[in-house]
Order: sequence, then structure tokens, then C-alpha cells
Amino acid sequence: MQLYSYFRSSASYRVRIALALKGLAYETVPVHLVKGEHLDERFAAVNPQARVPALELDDGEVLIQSLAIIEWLDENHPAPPLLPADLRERVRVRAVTHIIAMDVHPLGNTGPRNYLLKQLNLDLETVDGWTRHWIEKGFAAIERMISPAPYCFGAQPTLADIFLVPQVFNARRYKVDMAKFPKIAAADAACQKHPAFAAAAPAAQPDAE
Ligand SMILES: N[C@@H](CCC(=O)N[C@@H](CS)C(=O)NCC(=O)O)C(=O)O
Repeated sequence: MQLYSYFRSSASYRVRIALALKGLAYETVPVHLVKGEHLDERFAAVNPQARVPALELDDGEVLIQSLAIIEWLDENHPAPPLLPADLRERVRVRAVTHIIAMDVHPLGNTGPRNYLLKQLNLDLETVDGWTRHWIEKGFAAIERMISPAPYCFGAQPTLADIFLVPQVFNARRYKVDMAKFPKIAAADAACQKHPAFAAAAPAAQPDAE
């Protein structure tokens, strides 16, 4: 498999964690977002949405959208499971996952941030403040929803951890004060010690700068 990825992209980071947790081998194809490589016509042939990640399977099919890719991986490679067996726990894990994937991440993404900067002519400090604001709103909710032991929902990492850790990486980039979110910081610290999360970290990627 080939993963079209950018080392700092949090959506790519999610898929890298899932692949590492499942022990699946893949080759990284770097797509440099800051240089605009995702907007190149050649990449449109890979992902019509012009975003990373995209996972190209050995038969040539390309999967896009990190949550869809990770669910596909989990369905095809069930061990270790990324969702708990208990149905009530599963809905809680999914809720945290969706807060990040659907409510927080899209507002701080490269495309919307560039629109605020270039089309609406807002200055960088204002746009960074916007990004921080939406991360903090989402984190305030998640802080009340998890009781790390040591991962978000117990002794095994789940989808919630896979989505939370890259968002914490983003939060730190934008100088969110993580002292306000001690439970999230604790779950993140536990994940950082896990080899799969370490292998997926931005600094460990072949395209890291
Ligand atoms: N919902 C998508 C988001 C993908 C996404 O927006 N990726 C970012 C990097 S984290 C990207 O490629 N941004 C380029 C852009 O917005 O132009 C997913 O989860 O895969």
C-alpha cells in the first residue's frame, strides 16, 4: 500500500497511527501541502478532493477521508480492534472522534485558514486565534467526556486516541494551553509512549523537515 501523506497533516497522522496499530506495512508518498503539491493536476488524479491522506491499495484503488480509511482498515484487519466491544462505549468513542473529525479539525485546516488569510485578508495572529478558539471549544467538551485509563476509553487505544493525538499536536503548534485540559494531556502522554503512535509521529516521517 502507498500512503499519500504530509508529515504535519493531522488527518494523515491519524491513518499512520491506525496502520501502525494494525502492524500493516506501507510506503509513504510525500505530498508537500505548503508547496501546494496537493493542488497539482497529477494529485487530482489520486484524490479528486486534493487533500491528504489518500491510501492506494495494491490493486490500485485509492481510499480517501481518514475516518473512512481507518474504518476500512479496522473492518479488514480486525486485530487489534479500534472500537470497544460494548455498544455504549462504542458510541462514546465515536462521539469524541466526530468532535475532532467534524467539528474541530475542518475549521483549522489549511484550506479554510488560507481563505481567512488571503480572501478575507485577516492577519496571521487573528487566524491563529480563530484556530485556537475552535480547538479549545472541542477540547473543553472532550475533557468532560473521557477518563483516561491510560487511554481515552480504557486500557487499549481506540479511534478516540487516534483522532485526539494528532489534534493535540496541532493544538501545541497553535499554542493552546494544554494545562487547561489535564485529562486530554494525560491520554496524549500515554499514547506518546505507545510504539505505534511513536512510529506515526510527524518527526518520525521520511518527509519531516
Ligand atoms: N476530512 C478529511 C480532511 C483531510 C484534510 O483536510 N487534510 C488536510 C491536511 S490535514 C489537507 O489536505 N488540506 C489541504 C487543503 O485544505 O487545501 C480527512 O479526514 O481525511
